Amino acid sequence: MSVQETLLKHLGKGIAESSNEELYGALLQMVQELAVEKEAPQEKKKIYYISAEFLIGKLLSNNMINLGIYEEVREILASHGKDICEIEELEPEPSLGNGGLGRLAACFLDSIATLGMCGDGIGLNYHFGLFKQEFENGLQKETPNPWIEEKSWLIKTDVSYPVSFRGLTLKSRMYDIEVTGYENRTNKLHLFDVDSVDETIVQDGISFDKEDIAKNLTLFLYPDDSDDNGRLLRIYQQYFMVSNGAQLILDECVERGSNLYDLPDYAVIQINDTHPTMVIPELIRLLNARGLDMDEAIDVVSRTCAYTNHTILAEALEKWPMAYLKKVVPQLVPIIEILDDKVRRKYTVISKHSVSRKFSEEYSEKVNEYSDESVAIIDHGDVVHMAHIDIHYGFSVNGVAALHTEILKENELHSFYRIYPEKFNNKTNGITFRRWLLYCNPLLTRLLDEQIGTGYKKDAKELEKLLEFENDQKLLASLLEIKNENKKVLCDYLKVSQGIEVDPNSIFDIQIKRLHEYKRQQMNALYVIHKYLEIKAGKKPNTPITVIFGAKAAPAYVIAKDIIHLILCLQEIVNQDPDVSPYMKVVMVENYNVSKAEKLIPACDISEQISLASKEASGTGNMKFMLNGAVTLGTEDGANVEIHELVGDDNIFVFGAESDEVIKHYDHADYVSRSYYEKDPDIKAAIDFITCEKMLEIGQEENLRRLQNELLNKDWFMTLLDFKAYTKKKEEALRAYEDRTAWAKKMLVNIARAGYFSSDRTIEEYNRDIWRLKTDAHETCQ
Ligand code: 26Q
Repeated sequence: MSVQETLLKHLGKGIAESSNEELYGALLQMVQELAVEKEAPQEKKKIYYISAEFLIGKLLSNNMINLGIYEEVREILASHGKDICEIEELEPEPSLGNGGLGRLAACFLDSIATLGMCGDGIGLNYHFGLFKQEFENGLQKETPNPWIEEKSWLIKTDVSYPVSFRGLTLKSRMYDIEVTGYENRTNKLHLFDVDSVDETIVQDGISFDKEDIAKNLTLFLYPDDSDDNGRLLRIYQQYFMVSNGAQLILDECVERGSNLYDLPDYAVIQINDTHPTMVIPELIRLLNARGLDMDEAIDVVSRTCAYTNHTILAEALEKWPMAYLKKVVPQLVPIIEILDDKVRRKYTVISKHSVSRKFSEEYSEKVNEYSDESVAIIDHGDVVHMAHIDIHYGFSVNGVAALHTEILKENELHSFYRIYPEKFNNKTNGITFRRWLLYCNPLLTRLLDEQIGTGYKKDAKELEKLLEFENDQKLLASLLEIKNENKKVLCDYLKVSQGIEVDPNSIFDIQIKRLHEYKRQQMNALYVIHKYLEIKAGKKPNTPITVIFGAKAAPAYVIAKDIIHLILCLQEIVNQDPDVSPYMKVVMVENYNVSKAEKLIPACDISEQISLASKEASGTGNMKFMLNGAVTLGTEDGANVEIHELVGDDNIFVFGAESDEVIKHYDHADYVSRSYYEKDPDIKAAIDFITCEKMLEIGQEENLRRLQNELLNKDWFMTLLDFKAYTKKKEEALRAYEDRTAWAKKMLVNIARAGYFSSDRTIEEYNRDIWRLKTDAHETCQ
């Protein structure tokens, strides 16, 4: 049946006569049907990617691209007077992730299927996902973000497992979302839920009864871990996810022929940060129940699980009080104690429970060399260090960018690296080019197709073919033209969605990511103030600049919310000031999410990647911008370091203290932000402005004073240390933009060198070094 016939079958009437809603429903069903046809046989060994977050974004168009029918459908619809873009707008975005880590998991599922690997995702079916952000009186307000409709991507299955908590057993329900690779097989994302969840208990924004587990378990995705009264619920969620996952994995492996002693030949489990760490003791418990003794179970699990670390912020490393675990999952406690005991016998001098040193001969040497309480699983305060479980009882530990992995080895996880150097490896993050180029930037995609052929869609390194055309004036002009078109589209969208008018001929400078002090949106905001004061004083830029922000703050993260308030106040002051607004505009995009990113990234000139060096594990937005021809203004942090190496000094604007210097400041505790304020008049003027009369007129004094005070007296992420270097580099970038041909060359080099950041490359490396699935010579199960 042709695509048109299939569509008509689901529609039950003519295309021209159908509403966009009806077309959306029919397309969804059609895509699901085609996806099922691409389900491939299960192979002997399978990768299970367990993650508390899968920030998949809208699926309709992406799935159609991967199924190879997007263009055809677009044309069929157009020939009947229907606009595919309007239909796309009807799809609610599943925001089942906070940011980078969740989006990475989604890109990985796409690449796993695209490379033809047998592998599924395992997670939770949050009914509301991440909150929706609204601005009210210059402040962030959170409301629920429902995404599950009558017609949705979720396929209800018969799979169900009992999951026991202390005093409560719940029966789960598994829902599947089909994940079709680009011109390849369909895998699955398994999302677990409970039938008893009750959406009506949510009241007054996003608050709800935290104690009624049967009703609230999968209502929301956790926006952070700073919300204390919710921490028990977080443990409930995590255990629910991993217990279901573990039961599913064991059942599937047995079905494929495993006798459980050979589990590592049938499954590899990638643990996405520590959120799924309890899968380790849970698998041990289940294997134990299925006949393996404790040592056998521990050995099997240790050869099956691999761990990815996504952060070096100490405060973000998960540590659960033993008391919490006893309250929620008492069945895991004795297992965790055994895991801790084994580690202590080997690697720490004094065991928690005894003062005697009773080590076996075999380990005495290691003990002297490595003895270190810091590698214990349960510390003296009776707190369980989740990452330590992963590192001792997994076979691989990876960071997500070269610099990040080095810092893990040399600093944060150094004691572990000394014990297990062979476990540590780097896997620099990547992004799926299907969504972040083919879908979001059709104009650039078409140009690339014409210029270098379509091979880059399967082998991203082929983008380097573009380098041959570095001096091709026509191509350079086309790149500029496409950027301009994309900027116009974004202008229209900003006008309609937020009523803000922006000049498409201005320089689009964009910082979109979660709001966090270490990402330093506050430094960008201080630049806006600095520039505002300059323009007021008569120093007008040649080309106007539009500074665009998009960011959600965790609801309990006070300073992050103050920074949003600052930006919203600046938006008002700058845009309303007739002396300034012709030269500079500020836009804070409301409810930044994947769909907004898809509109913003293709329109960007300058990509702001300004985290304090050593703090951003990788970043993936930086890669998306580069691929779409933006030039990075950034610190030597995360994957920026690798972008710098790939494009060379001339095609990136790098500034600021490097990680060694930053780490020294922390070690010596010698950074004093106020001294920068006192000795530099520009810094002083920008900081003072935060609480000037004009600001207090429109803003909230409490918020603004608190933020100013934080920057002056704490500034934990060293904004003032880098502010001067930042403004200087930004001015350099703005000047460079004036030479349009030279700028177009920078764009070209960035696009051409972005191939390395395809998540296909990342996944090939995971497979080569960690998963070891057979991809061509297929080994199927009996
Ligand atoms: C932890 C405990 C309780 C509740 C919530 C959490 C929690 C939730 C989300 C902790 C961390 C996260 C998200 C982390 C994250 O997105 N990290 C980012 O991962 C990206 C992919 O590797 C990197 O590119 C980014 O540098 C990193 O910040």
